[in-house]
Amino acid sequence: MEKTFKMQAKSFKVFVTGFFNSGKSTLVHTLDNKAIHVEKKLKKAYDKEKTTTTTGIDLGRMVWVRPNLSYKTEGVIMSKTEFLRDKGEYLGWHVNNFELKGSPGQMQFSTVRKILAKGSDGVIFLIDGSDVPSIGNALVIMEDIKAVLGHKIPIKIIANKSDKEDYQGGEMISNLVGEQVYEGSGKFNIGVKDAIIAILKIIANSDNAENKTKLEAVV
Ligand SMILES: Nc1nc2c(ncn2[C@@H]2O[C@H](COP(=O)(O)OP(=O)(O)OP(=O)(O)O)[C@@H](O)[C@H]2O)c(=O)[nH]1
Ligand SMILES: [Mg+2]
Repeated sequence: MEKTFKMQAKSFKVFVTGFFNSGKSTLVHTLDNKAIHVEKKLKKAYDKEKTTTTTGIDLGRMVWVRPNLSYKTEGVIMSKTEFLRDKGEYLGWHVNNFELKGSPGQMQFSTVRKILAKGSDGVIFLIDGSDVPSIGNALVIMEDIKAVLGHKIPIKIIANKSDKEDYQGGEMISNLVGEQVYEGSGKFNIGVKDAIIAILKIIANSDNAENKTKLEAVV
């Protein structure tokens, strides 16, 4: 029999949010260079480098592939485009589609953000680790998102832009937000996949919680 993939029925929805300039669109684009971005040009570049701001959505199409469905298995994530190119390497593996849905970060787009958040299975929350004063606004957004998705929604926080010289460090940010954060750089693809896989594992395991209990009871 021809060996193929085990396509999982469930497609996961991961919401990427945070305050203005935290690096949401950059992260989605780094992971899927064919991602859709609905944005507008800024009248004047922000911080010299930033020329656009998201007014609508960032949408990346991704897959999570795992050699088995053990809750300990990390697997790997990649864009759907990369997967279709290299799929021969993953014959026999389990494949979940998932979307990375980025939101606008400006406070004035709060309604758009809340509408986009609806139906998400988990959240990647970005904080600009080189801009500590932005944490106040970030925490307001965090509360808004929890109000939409419920306080039990899986959230992983990334202290982003760890490559920058003026990065303040994950420890300081962990202390400010009251939980351990991931450190990374969306621009240079450092650390961010770990946070996303952690979210996917929580979602998948909560999805399978009932089945897993049954299996464990049999064993
Ligand atoms: N050095 C560094 N710069 C980054 C990183 N991620 C994003 N940037 C820069 O930070 C700026 C903001 O990035 P965006 O991806 O537009 O941020 P955003 O969160 O989508 O912004 P809004 O949509 O306006 O809320 C850009 O100039 C990026 O090049 C990173 O990991 N390291
Ligand atoms: Mg953006």
